[in-house]
Amino acid sequence: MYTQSFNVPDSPGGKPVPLAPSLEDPVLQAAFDARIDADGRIEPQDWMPEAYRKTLIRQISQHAHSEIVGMLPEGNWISRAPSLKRKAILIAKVQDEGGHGLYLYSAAETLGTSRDQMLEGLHSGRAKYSSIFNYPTLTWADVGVIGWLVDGAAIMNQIPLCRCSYGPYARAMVRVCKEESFHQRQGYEALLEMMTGTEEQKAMVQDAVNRWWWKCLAMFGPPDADSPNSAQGMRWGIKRVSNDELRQKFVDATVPQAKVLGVTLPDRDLKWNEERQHHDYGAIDWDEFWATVNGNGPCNKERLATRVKAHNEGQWVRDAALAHARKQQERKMKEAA
Ligand code: FAQ
Repeated sequence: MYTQSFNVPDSPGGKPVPLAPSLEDPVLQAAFDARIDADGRIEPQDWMPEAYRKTLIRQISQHAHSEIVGMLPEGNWISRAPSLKRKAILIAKVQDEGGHGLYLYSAAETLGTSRDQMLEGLHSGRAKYSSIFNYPTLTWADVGVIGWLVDGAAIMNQIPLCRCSYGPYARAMVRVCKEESFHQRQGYEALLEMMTGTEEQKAMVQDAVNRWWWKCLAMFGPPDADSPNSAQGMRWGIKRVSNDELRQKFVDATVPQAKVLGVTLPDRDLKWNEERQHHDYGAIDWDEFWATVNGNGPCNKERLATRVKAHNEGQWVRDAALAHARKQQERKMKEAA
């Protein structure tokens, strides 16, 4: 299992990309570069190049949106969980994902973007969120598989982000990873229980693994050679480990877990490669990935419509909270006068 102690070293080769030439203040730029080169942290009050700020806003807001949209596939099963215990666990997990979204929106706000701007990007379909949340959850086994594989992939990607060069993002990730670790274990434990059940339950688990496996591999993002943001993101210490390396580590970590569980990972090409000391695996369907990222996956439209509806229906809560805050402020001013 992955835990907070499961740490992934930075990709080898240090920082191979030269810093992009900057048109900004050379003195400030030099101080920023020196801090990045010394593996230091950048904080909200520090000067930073505009491109660094924009990259962080892009990544953190898409990460936040993923957590928020990611509540939907599992939330769908809260009313149908098979026992009170499973229902309580699932409610706690889905609430955690909502909390992760909120820490991340707050981290992005420190870069000068507002919550309203970010939500407008999500609701209009301009902003991205993880491809993985555009697939349906057909059976209860999907909830277990999301915990085991989707949260497992999320942790693998997020543990290196605890060392991200931007302080608020790195600190948010520490707590997020601790909670994701619980999510992953609860999913695996739910599946272990199903695998000691009836033949029908075992088949349900295998079917869910078959449907989610390839989508989880794609979740790490395009191959390094086709990843336009990787080189600069790694140069800035935002991204520490490349998409392909994390994907490989996920495959290597998951194979023995699948064995213990008693399921087959649906890939005929999956085998240990003695020379590489890693598992080889088959080809990912990148056309399907890009279709989903670009809004044409099986549930994209439904997910966005659900989010927009929830946001609109929550308007009265935001109005009431603002009116209450205004009244409190007015009372304080009167008392102080
Ligand atoms: N889905 O050049 P790269 C979770 C986009 S949280 C959609 O490699 P980068 C918790 C990418 O944005 C899951 N789009 O980009 C949970 C870029 O487009 P852009 C989310 C994707 O940024 C569990 C373009 O492709 N985690 O699961 C995806 O260097 C269970 C080119 O890609 C994070 O967001 C994708 N899978 O690397 C919740 C972690 N992959 O923006 C509920 C933080 C790539 O230029 C239940 N993010 N794209 O228009 C990251 O680490 C990075 O942003 C990557 C992408 C690795 C996702």
